[in-house]
Amino acid sequence: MRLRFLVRAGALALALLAIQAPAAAASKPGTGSSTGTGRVFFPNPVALLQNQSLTDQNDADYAALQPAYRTVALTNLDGSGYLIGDWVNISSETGDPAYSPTNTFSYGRSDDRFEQVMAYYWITEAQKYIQSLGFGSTRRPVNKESQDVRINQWGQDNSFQTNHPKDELRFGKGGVDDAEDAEVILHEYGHAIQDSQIASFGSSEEAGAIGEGFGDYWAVTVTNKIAPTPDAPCVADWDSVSYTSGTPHCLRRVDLNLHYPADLSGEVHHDGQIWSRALWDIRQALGNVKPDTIILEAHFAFAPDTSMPAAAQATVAAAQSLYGKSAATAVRAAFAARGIL
Ligand SMILES: [Ca+2]
Ligand SMILES: [Ca+2]
Ligand SMILES: [Ca+2]
Ligand SMILES: [Zn+2]
Repeated sequence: MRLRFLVRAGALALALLAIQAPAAAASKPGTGSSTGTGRVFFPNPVALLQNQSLTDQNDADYAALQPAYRTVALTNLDGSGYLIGDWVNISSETGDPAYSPTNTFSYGRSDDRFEQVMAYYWITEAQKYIQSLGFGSTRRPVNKESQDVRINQWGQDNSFQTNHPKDELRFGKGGVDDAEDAEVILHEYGHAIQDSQIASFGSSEEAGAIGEGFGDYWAVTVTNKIAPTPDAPCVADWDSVSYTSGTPHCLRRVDLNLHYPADLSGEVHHDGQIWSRALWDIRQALGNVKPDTIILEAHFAFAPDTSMPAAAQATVAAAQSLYGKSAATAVRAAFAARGIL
């Protein structure tokens, strides 16, 4: 599938849920350290290298991709030598679980352990960013737990978040392996964020669209905080080379000129681009810290079946209470420009 579905307790997903023991070879010594290093894409090769001609080449680690790697610090590890830590718990059905007695996780993309490192790094950094905004200390926590992540072969080209039977993100391997693109990882983590804040979120079409739009926005705001690239509003520049012919390659964008309700199509990923554009405009107006604090704080007030106007009103109210009138005015203007308010 070329869209990223939010799957909730689907019978199909249950049937396909592989029973797989997580990495736990008791005979291997731990590191006793919470820090290490990892080799990752930052956030993905197309965005970093500004090269629209890069292709998957069946997971080959070819020469033109080499400048896309970065060595980064890994934090919050549990000291077991596996990619398990305070904010992420990685398991994999494709290849060995990454293990290092020195917490050194350096792989190329042809090695399935590379995607494990990607998911560990980007989700840990996302949760650290959330906490840097005060969530979990001065504000309510937002998904402040070790997020279960599974790298697997599910589907042709899809990744998704589930609540049942367990709260887990799963990354498939169709086309470019999904977890080779930080923005795919962060989009799915966006669903986990909202589900931690709003019980049963997404029970109306517009709420589902808000979920997809927030996921896209979250991917963009986090990557452009940590690893900024020139075409910031393009989501999943690398994963999408497998299924987009035009350039730039983007799964979706957060800067499209779509309007509510005229451009609602009933397809949540498309319709989410109305919402994500409003969030993007707020970020353009106010930087990243205030908007991301406002946006996350507002979620706590969303109804599971919210409409876009109701969610927008809640977001304006959060801006007013956190930062006062000028911030609220900027937030209202962004939703008004989409026709939502
Ligand atoms: Ca790969
Ligand atoms: Ca893919
Ligand atoms: Ca991007
Ligand atoms: Zn999604």
